Amino acid sequence: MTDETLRQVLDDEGRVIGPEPAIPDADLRALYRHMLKMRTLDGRMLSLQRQGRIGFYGLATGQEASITGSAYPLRASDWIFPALRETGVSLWRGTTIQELVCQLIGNSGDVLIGRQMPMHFSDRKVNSVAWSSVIGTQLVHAMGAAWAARLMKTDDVMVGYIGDGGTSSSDFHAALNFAAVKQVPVVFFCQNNQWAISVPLSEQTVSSSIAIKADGYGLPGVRVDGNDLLAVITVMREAVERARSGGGPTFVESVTFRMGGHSSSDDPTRYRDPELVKTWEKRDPLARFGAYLRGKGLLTDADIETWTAEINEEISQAVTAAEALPAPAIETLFTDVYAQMPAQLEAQMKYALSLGLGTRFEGAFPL
Ligand SMILES: Cc1ncc(C[n+]2csc(CCOP(=O)(O)OP(=O)(O)O)c2C)c(N)n1
Ligand SMILES: [Mg+2]
Repeated sequence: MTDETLRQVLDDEGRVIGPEPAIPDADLRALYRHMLKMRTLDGRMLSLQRQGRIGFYGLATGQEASITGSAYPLRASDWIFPALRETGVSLWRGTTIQELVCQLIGNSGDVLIGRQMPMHFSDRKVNSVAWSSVIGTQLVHAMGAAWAARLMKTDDVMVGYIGDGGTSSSDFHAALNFAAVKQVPVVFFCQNNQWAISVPLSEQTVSSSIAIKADGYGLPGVRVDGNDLLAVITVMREAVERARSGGGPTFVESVTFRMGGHSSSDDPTRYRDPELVKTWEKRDPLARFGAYLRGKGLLTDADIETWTAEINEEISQAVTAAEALPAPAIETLFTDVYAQMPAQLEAQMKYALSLGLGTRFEGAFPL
């Protein structure tokens, strides 16, 4: 049976209340800096969206520990299948801010050459599969890739992400059931941020937790405090190790809170009690982990000041460089689909080129 007790290492004030995972000091500092980078990036990108310089952005504010903690125990050869808010995992694994900004603009520097919705990023070099807007599907993709990994006899682990809302999808059932039947090396990581756009968790399920649902499929379910970085790392390490050593899948429910809107298109003040948001502000994952680090003598105000300045500078440079790049060439509408372009497509491409159209999309943004 799933133990529904919330796993914690730190309390809300950052005091140690559970066994601390072994993590080198340099990594502890790097983990904090990464969460600071995610938080800073969210603020800057939302501002860019409000200025009309990018069309759409999805925030992860409040979920930095959940996301960063899920990334830390992974190897470079493992694969991630992000749901809606896991850009921070790719950034931890080596995606650059400039690559992300180019994708948000959809310009010629975008590895997806403007073909994906903004924010629906993927990066082959860090084994990150593209976001899929269709919620729940990521678990099936991860489960399938994990089955492939087992057939190919690698010891790579797949992580499939999902939100609390996504657990109501039929793919949730398909993925958990099949993964347990086949005992594949996958970790299902559910970011329970309490909301699916404007639908609260209480209207999503009457189950006592999300983790408990794993019992029906016969795989271990774990509930972890998603705002407690060290707790997330601990449970994720266990789950990844189980998968890697042939012990099969695990379902992790990371209990956190979406501090901002669902996306840059949403205004949560229209459906959410501000008092609830205030309660969760007190559980801020950065403040909590920061207090722990200060207690260990590993973080100072000067560090935060320096890192914030460095991160802001990196973002500014990335935006300047990305905005200077042209849109993808018009022929990229046609290339990079077939190994050998069919004749009718070639004719269409020639026609499009003959029109001498500009390449920048000038219409209203359709989101
Ligand atoms: C199959 C499907 N149904 C509906 C939607 C519209 N939609 C996009 S995000 C979302 C809510 C997702 O909530 P959750 O899974 O909790 O993830 P979160 O946004 O909170 O990270 C919905 C309903 C969709 N993208 N796909
Ligand atoms: Mg949610």
